[in-house]
Amino acid sequence: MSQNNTVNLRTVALVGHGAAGKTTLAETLLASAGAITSRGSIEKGNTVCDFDPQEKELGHSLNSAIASFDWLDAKIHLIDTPGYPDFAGQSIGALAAVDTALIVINAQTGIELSTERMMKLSAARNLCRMIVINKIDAENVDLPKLVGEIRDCFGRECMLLDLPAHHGQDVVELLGHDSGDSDFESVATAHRALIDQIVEEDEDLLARYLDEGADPSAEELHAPFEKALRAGHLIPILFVSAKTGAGIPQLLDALAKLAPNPTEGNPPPFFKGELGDPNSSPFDAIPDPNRHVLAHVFKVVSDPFVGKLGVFRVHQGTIKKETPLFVGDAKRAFKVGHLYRLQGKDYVEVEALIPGDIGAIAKVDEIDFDCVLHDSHDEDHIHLTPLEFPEPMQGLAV
Ligand SMILES: Nc1nc2c(ncn2[C@@H]2O[C@H](COP(=O)(O)OP(=O)(O)OP(=O)(O)O)[C@@H](O)[C@H]2O)c(=O)[nH]1
Ligand SMILES: [Mg+2]
Repeated sequence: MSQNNTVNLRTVALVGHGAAGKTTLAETLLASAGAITSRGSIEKGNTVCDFDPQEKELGHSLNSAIASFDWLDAKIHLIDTPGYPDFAGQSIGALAAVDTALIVINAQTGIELSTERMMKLSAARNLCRMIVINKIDAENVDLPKLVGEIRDCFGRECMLLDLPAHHGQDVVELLGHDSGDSDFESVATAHRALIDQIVEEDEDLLARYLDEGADPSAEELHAPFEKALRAGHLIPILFVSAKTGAGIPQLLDALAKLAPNPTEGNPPPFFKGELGDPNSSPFDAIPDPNRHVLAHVFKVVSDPFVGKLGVFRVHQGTIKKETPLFVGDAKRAFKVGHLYRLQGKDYVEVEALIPGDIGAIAKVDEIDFDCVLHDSHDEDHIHLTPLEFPEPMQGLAV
């Protein structure tokens, strides 16, 4: 199947505390899916997402970075974000561009400041959330204790989607398996708890399940799974080691088969009118490539070679090279010219971008952070409800 349909797209932000392993995880996902031929590392300073010389020198991310890969019939757009609180603005901005927040937790250090903050902010943004516990290969990790802490902190909706097995060298997926080895908890019990939680979303399915006692098929579980994710009734927990690759095929499958496509995610909170105006009204962007264009700029970069670059998520319509676009309420349109997808530091020129795509346009001075791009005056005065950004801890005059 072609990956160039909106239903085949997934948009995922990797968020969480510093050193949780987000950039390494992005690298491992890209390599395992065949998007890059060899896997770089933080230590060698050659990852796709930490490409800035300062990031290489410091060994952690300073900016959000975008990269995509194909898995099964899905094209997955990843945004790797920095975890240290000083750079929270970059991670918060990325939440406006995705349907799924993948909250990465370091198995060695557990729940940290940015874990809690990103769990809260992604819930406030109404995103589907998944928790990934990384570094299961490391020494001195207590995974059952960490799962208990996650549930105490974020609720019983945090449910196991897989379990580590063979001393963390592997994981066993729980939707499709009700028996097998695991390092802790029973596969049968965790499987049953997961299925019970999902079927509760669909009365007919629940009645049949209780009547027949047999597990519903993967197809039957798909819609109630998405419903549970959207409502926050289910926050799946997955285990991985970005270093050894344990749990990576299962995570790739979960992203392709279970993470919402743009028609399944919660709609982004657009409104028509001005911020604070009581007469403004909600606006539903429909992820249909044949409608008027609506795209939201969630990041602006000053590139020494290409100049000012607006990075956006398409929410409605199709942007082509020749599309005239308006920025916000501007009277005059600009011609797109070159249209890009980003792969770390590389700009990949493309002909068109559809709802669910993340792309970039260069050299348009009027493009600012948080602006809306559109191709018809019908969509003048449309804005995305902003998330609260943290107050600067220190003032600095430039
Ligand atoms: N043992 C082990 N180490 C890992 C794993 N994943 C990442 N690391 C190491 O953890 C450190 C931090 O990894 P990063 O990928 O930079 O973490 P990050 O979440 O991107 O950090 P920020 O960009 O600061 O938010 C590096 O030294 C990685 O090599 C893992 O699965 N196992
Ligand atoms: Mg990083």
